[in-house]
Amino acid sequence: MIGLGAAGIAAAPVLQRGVEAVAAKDPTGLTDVLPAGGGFRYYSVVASVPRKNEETYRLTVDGLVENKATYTLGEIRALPQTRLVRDVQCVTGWRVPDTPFQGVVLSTLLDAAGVRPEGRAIRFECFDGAYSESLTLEQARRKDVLVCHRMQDKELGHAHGGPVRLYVAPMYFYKSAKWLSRITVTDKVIPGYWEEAGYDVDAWVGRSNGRDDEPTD
Ligand SMILES: Nc1nc2c(c(=O)[nH]1)N[C@H]1C(S)=C(S)[C@@H](COP(=O)(O)O)O[C@H]1N2
Ligand SMILES: [Mo]
Repeated sequence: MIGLGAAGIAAAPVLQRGVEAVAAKDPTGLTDVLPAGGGFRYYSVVASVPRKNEETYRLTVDGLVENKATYTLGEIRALPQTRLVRDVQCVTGWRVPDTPFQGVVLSTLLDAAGVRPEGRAIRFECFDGAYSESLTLEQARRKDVLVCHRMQDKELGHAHGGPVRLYVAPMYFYKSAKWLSRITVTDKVIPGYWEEAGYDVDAWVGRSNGRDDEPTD
């Protein structure tokens, strides 16, 4: 008997090659600019991403909320800050241990907006114009899900998704949308960019994308 689990494992390498192909293309050449030995790989699904700074960056919180909000970078910095030191784990296998991330706990922004009773999930959009992500409301309210403007105790650079990216510590790094521009409360999960391509929506490290499958016989 070959269970569904085995099928999941068999499918995983194909998906991984999909993400690696994006990295290999490296249309921006930024891979060479990133600090050597940092362990990170640069990922973007588009060839070029506009740069946003202190003056031009805005983050919108909207959808099924009582009060829509728009934040500047200064306003995000002025909110209560959380610093987490966790491992970064890409679904393709590379990992960067003990990486500091700093910013605002996502639930703080959700509470400020006031999620309406019919709100069930969050959709994240990016100013690259292409990438998207999702979380259930329950996942989004975890204390280890941050809207970050600092990484490795430095301001978040453009290549890593600055000025502001999401950091979903317990999940594979594809959940951590770079160049975050919009947080929308929705009534159901809308699968994100890689999830449309077959990656798991619930991307728990070590327990998703074929890693948690057991033969069923
Ligand atoms: N906007 C956007 N966010 C993204 C991605 C992307 O292509 N575009 N790639 C994801 C994936 S698969 C990974 S592993 C990390 C890579 O982050 P890094 O470029 O800072 O190493 O960003 C995630 N967030
Ligand atoms: Mo990734």
